[in-house]
Amino acid sequence: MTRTKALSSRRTEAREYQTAASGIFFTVAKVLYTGRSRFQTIEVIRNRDYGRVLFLDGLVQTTERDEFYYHEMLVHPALASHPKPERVLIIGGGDGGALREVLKHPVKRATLVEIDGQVIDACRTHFPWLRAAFRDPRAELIVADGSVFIDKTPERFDVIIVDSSDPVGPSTVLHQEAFYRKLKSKLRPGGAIAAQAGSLMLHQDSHARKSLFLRRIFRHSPLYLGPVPTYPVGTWCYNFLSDRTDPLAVRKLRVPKGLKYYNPEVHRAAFALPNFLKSRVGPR
Ligand code: AG3
Repeated sequence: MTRTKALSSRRTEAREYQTAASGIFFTVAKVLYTGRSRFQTIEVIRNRDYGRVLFLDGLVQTTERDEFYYHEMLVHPALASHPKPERVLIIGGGDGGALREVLKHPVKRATLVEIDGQVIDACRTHFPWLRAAFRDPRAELIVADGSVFIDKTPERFDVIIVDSSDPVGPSTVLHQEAFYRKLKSKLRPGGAIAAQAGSLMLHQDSHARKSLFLRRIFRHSPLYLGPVPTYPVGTWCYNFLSDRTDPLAVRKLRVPKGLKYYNPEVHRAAFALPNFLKSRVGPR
């Protein structure tokens, strides 16, 4: 891609994210929490259809009713593809949903690094699943900037999950090439990364930009899809990144019991992309 094209695609990507021109509405049965941290505004409300809903800077992050779609699809494709995931790192994910899913695997330790302690506190109070995940003795919680943590940690991980918010505000660095290069250096041999990547339809410039650099860093970097009813357009994208593992060539997926959405058929189907996206991100 030429420099001008790259710049213009960064500009349209910023527009994709910064000026939401559509959305889903929630009536508020009750306001449960409103706060302003150093990083963002935090709101938790109750809605009749979706139960508790968490917003950061006005964007839906998770709802009680549909969080399982997102958290299962963010976590299980990478964890189930790994032969022995012992050490897992989660960047972001202060609500604890990704942590809860990781702990369904026989991991030795799961470390969650969230930048905003106030998000954790609000979710601990209003989203009961966080409490359960953090009671698990294998869980370790660190309040820190994920990209700074990655610079400093001497540890290596079998799987890294990036449960970021959109590339505006505190999460911007978590969507950049330099960050993924550093993440790769913190993987154990055979490791894999899964990262939330944005809306299927609204964030196509972002998918195009990231797939260009991700394919330079990782041997396998497919996007995969899953529904999330309360996220923009209802279908969400995730990056699967690994030098060793092609997620479609794994002979035995290690799937925990009792999941609501993910299974081996869903795993295979999730990597099938529509033509309009394939043409933006190139061949697998
Ligand atoms: N992570 C945020 C996904 C992005 C939501 N974006 C949006 N609604 N525009 C979710 C945190 C849940 N653990």
